[in-house]
Amino acid sequence: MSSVRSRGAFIVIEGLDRSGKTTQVATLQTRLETEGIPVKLFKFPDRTTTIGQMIDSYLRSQSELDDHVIHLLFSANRWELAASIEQLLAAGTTVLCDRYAFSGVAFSTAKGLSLEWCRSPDISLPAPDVTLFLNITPEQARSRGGYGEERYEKEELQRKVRDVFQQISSEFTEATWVTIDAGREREDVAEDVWKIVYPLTGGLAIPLQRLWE
Ligand code: FDM
Repeated sequence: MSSVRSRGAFIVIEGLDRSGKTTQVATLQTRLETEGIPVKLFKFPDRTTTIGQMIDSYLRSQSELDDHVIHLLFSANRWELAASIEQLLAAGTTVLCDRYAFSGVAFSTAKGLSLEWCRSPDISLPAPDVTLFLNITPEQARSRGGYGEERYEKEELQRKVRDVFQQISSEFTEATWVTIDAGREREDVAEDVWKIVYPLTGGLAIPLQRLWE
């Protein structure tokens, strides 16, 4: 009888700008490490690769690229790390990902590209076991001190991004896409994140799924 070997969980954290995503991801990573759970964090875009450097230059408005081109570069940046993610999961490591294909679709669709077109280059990437979406209202975002300097850090675009994230989430089950109210105290948000993630860290016996297949 064939059996699926236990593997690590693939956990994606997405969130709106100013949702405290970076802090929550760091807190989660530290807590997992403290518990002795093998964990590896990826962050997309990964600006360290050759493709990542092109993305970085674009985001800091040091270069101009057609909307389709930058979308494909973001996707290629995930594909170049997909094999590493799969290997880690197979070895039993919990993989955390700060942003993933959902940011890819949300931002490019918000800029005016079609959602279906945006989704296609990311089809077949490793699918997360759960996506945690850190949600805040535009008003909360504003009260947290406004946006930064990079290309996409503008209120109108962020509103559109929020709508596309909502559209994307409607295709997932409640178990695979969890929206967390990130407008609360940092500790309360971290506790909700932990309650969802910790039970997944004991090893999963289900095969890794492919995104949007
Ligand atoms: N972003 C991020 C995209 O437009 N597409 C993508 O595929 C990804 C992963 O890049 F505004 C956007 C989201 C954000 C910007 O992200 C840089 P960080 O998290 O601020 O580095």
